[in-house]
Amino acid sequence: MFHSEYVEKVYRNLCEKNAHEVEFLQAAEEILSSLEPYVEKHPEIEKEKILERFVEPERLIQFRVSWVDDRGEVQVNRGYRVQFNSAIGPYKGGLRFHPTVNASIIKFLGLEQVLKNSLTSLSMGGGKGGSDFDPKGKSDREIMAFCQAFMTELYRHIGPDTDVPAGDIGVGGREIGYLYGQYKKIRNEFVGVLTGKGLTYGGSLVRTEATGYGLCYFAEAALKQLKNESFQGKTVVISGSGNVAIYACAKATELGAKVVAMSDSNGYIYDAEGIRLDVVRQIKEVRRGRIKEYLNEVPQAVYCDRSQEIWTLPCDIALPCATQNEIDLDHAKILVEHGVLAVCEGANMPSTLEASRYFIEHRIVYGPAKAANAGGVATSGLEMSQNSQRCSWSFSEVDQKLKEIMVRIFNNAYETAKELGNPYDLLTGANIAGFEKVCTAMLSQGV
Ligand code: NDP
Ligand code: 2IT
Repeated sequence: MFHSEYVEKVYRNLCEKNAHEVEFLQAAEEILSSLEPYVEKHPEIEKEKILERFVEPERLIQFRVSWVDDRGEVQVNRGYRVQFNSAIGPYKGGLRFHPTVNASIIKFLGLEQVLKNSLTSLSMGGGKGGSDFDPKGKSDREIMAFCQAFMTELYRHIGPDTDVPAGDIGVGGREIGYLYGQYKKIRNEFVGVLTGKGLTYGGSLVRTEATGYGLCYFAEAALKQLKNESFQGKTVVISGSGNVAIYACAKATELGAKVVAMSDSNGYIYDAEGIRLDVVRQIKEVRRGRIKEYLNEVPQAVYCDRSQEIWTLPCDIALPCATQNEIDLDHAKILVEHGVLAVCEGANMPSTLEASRYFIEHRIVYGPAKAANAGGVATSGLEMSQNSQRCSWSFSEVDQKLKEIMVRIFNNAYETAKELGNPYDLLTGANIAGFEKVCTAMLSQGV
């Protein structure tokens, strides 16, 4: 599995210490194995124990969140924040509210975030947080009560120059608003301590669209460079129907593709005519309903109640935008058999390690999450800049900057991959390109 004894030793120790953290170990294995060529050329990494430090979070905070539901009953959830690495900037990364959240999930996301944020070329370290709170079926008042209780614990650990959270699964504009309001009440400070804020109180234009748009900008650049292809006339399948999926669908359509399927955790819809995004947005953004309701508006569409089978649909471009490990080796084989050109990841770690290696081996345009979905956090970085300058840029200014950042991220990963001998191995390219800056900063800053 590993060529270098040193890297293997680091991974083995990590397994011993975190035996039950499957997702964290998966992310660490992927990253460590791809860093080997770089580590072998830089003996100072072993000498200064950089990898041992790199895989150990600077801080992992766990806290109790108790709040009162609409029946007047006390509910208790667990909150987390991992402050993973601050070598190149304040901790930065989203908050996830989902019943599956645990320390392993938060740590895998935090580790990924360190390299992703480095790739954006902005000054942001890596962090991540969240709770096992399940927003599904909760009233607005319950969401507000939970967010206020969550922030009452979190506020002491964050700050505009310390750690700046944002959204992720289950945390969108509504939740960021309640979290921000509570921070302000406690601290009596109007500062850029969260990103993804509403436009009336310091948010940035394009932040809502940024991850999905950025994903398509990345995919477009990669398709052009590696296959001399584009979105024009292509059939696209997108998993999920949340923030990332919706704006990926909008941009892919604008670039001339036809999106034929989208999903949620209950199932997927297939519409051969092309997904009507206005219908999806009404269901998901306005009513917070289920994707199955699409059939009420578009009866010719088909619904399947096994969401992962979305990957058995033939397509030219696959954009996984739901969650981790949604594409396994069997799905990867089916996608390749169906002639998929590109698989670019909007979600974090949506492909298992075996699936991503299969895509790379078969010369698929494979855009690994930390590169392909970095547009969200990059635009968060732009929101932070606007907040500290007390200014706001126009939609087209931010969109232009986002586009430039995504093209630069692709070029950086591609050039690094090419130098190592395989231009399709953007996974190794992205990991090494992201690590280089963090490693150099860590070496300069001592232990
Ligand atoms: P949302 O909460 O807006 O949407 C999540 C979507 O994924 C929903 O359709 C949801 O379905 C589906 N989903 C969630 N969990 C599962 C599951 N276990 N199985 C199947 N489907 C699931 O989140 P986002 O769109 O913001 O996030 C989607 C992905 O993108 C995540 O991996 C996130 O980490 C990543 N990401 C998000 C960024 C952002 O800026 N928001 C930036 C970079 C990456 P359901 O409603 O049924 O739960
Ligand atoms: O995974 C991610 O990059 C995010 N959820 C966005 C983080 C951010 O700080 O904007």
